[in-house]
Amino acid sequence: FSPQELRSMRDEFQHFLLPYEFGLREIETKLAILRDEFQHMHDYNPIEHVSSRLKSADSLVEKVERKGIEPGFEAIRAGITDIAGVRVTCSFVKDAYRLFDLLTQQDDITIRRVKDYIAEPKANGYKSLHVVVDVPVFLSSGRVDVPVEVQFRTIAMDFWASLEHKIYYKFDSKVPDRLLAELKDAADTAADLDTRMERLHRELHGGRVIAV
Ligand code: 0O2
Repeated sequence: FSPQELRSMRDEFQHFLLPYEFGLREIETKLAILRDEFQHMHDYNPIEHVSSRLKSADSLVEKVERKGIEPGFEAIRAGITDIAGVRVTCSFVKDAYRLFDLLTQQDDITIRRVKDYIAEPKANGYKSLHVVVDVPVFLSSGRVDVPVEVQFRTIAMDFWASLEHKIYYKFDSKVPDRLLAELKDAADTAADLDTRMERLHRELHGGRVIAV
């Protein structure tokens, strides 16, 4: 490729990613508004932290290959829904579901797909509530509905998932059985911690239910 062709490919890819970047910003703003209003109304912050990312080029290529998606931006746009991803970490399981409801019930949001790995954890112990939503973004050329994958989880689930992710990559996805069993056990411990912390939190607030 000539430098000019390479530059033009780079520009095309950046142009492809731009709406996803805007979709992330829309969702981040919605979450920040929910957090600030919640703090104001209830003197309580249900969100520990929010992180967002655009899928890396490597991870995108790997997924396109794994799913057998045809070459071309149109097919990628149609077939991959987690190019824009937001992760919402909450203190308690109840808050994860509460924020899921508050976000997905907004009338400019459309739910595409929900995977509730909190209710039904993966065999390895992974827990998180995933939803792919469409959020409208208004460009100079008009409205585009951008898919964003939002993952809701607790601090304990997040701690577990980030370690598991590192182990998975360290062993190039061939994790020894002993470690898999340890991870599953740690996931159970994390779930137990979530239950106990939530119980303590309820006691601290004298059974006060934060009404929405
Ligand atoms: P990254 O680095 O976040 O981009 P799939 O075909 O299964 O890949 P799908 O249907 O989107 O695609 O999968 P799913 O189950 O909704 O969620 C995929 C994402 O959830 C992953 O992103 C992880 O962020 C997280 N996840 C799912 N399962 C596990 C797990 O067992 N362990 C950990 N640590 N995270 C998990 P990507 O695409 O893998 O990576």
